[in-house]
Amino acid sequence: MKLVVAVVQDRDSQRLIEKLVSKGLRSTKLASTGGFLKAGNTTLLIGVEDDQVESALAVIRETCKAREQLVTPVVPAGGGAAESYVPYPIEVVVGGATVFVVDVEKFTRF
Ligand code: 2BA
Repeated sequence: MKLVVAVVQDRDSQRLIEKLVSKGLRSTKLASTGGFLKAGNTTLLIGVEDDQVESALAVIRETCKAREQLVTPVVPAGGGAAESYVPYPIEVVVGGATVFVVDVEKFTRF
């Protein structure tokens, strides 16, 4: 068995969960926050049999879209240069999904 951990954008998460359900795949949705943007995203835990991993990845691939996002860097705290620091927005491409596939040592449901 494998655990597919997928970090996706909030706006794709509901559609993704619905598609996983339609394929008979179970998932748990966690509210998460990206370390870089400090914005909300969604982490899905998807427990699957080994032969379902590709099916799960295909659903994620077709549902989650990469999008450009403008970010304004935070003005550095302290330091004399802060007054002259002009934070220009920069553009980052937030991926459709960041996915980890890990081996599950044991799985039980009671
Ligand atoms: P964030 O950490 O908020 O990152 C959002 C986007 O900002 C990233 O998109 C990337 O385009 C950019 N970015 C992140 N760190 C950067 C840096 N040090 N310098 C320049 N640009 C940077 P993605 O790479 O598609 O990541 C989307 C979200 O997936 C991340 O949100 C984070 O929550 C998660 N993630 C990505 N890589 C991860 C990893 N290795 N481990 C755990 N979570 C990860």
